[in-house]
Amino acid sequence: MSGASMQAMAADYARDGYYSPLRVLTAAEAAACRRQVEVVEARQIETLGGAMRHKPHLILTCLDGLIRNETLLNAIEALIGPNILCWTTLFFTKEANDPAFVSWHQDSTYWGLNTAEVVTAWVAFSPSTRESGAMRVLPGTHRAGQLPHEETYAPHNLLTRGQHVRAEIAEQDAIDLELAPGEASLHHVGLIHGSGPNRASDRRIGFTIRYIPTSARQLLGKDSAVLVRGEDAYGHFAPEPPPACDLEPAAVARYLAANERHNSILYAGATHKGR
Ligand SMILES: O=C(O)CCC(=O)C(=O)O
Repeated sequence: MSGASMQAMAADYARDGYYSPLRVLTAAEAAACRRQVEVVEARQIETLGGAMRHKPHLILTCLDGLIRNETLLNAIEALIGPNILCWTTLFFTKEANDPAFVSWHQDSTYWGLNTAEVVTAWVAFSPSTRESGAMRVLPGTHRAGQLPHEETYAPHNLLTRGQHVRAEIAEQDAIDLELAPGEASLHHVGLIHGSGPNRASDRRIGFTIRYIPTSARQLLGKDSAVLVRGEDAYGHFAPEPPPACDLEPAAVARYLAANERHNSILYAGATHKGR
């Protein structure tokens, strides 16, 4: 992206709370990454936790590469500055013809971060369309500030507590962020978004990467992150090293410990544990 396009992208993001689409991988690279992930999924390694829960970039080299993707980081730098941490990653996978959905919510609700300078990159590993349950956003809602949420723990809801924002939802204003494999969307931590079920015959696989500036603080406990660009002059997050190879035993041990820490943050104060 040229300097001028980058400025236009940042202006769109500031106004709407999202930007889409951004091509970050070729279709072939996205397919290779998908294969690598699905090989590991097929092994159903119990200790990894359901669907390789949080931070799978700590154990799979293709995902470690993706969080450091040059095109992605150039865009993120234009939004939150040059010193960037990858706080966490998570797959949002809906199987073919799957009732799984994501209720309307703001990411900021349970993350414990002291800043709104948090950007999610949602990278498509398979076609994300209206039919397959693409992510939907309500433009401009990131400017409303933090809204209350109701915890539903509804079956098929992919969110940790099945949380739903308590606000009037203008469905007619929602935008479907349709993406081809290898394309990404970017969204603000306060933007109201969600998605419907997958009615297509392929899986809908979205890999989310949450980026924060190194100045961010975690208010709910000890936390860790990967420095992906620039310098960390703050040290608020313990550093997370990359895996030397896929499922490297030492990396798996670090991943499991990081998941435990991460869960204690995401479920702080929860009546029970959802997904
Ligand atoms: O994948 C989806 O449909 C929703 C993703 C999401 O809620 C998020 O990235 O925060």
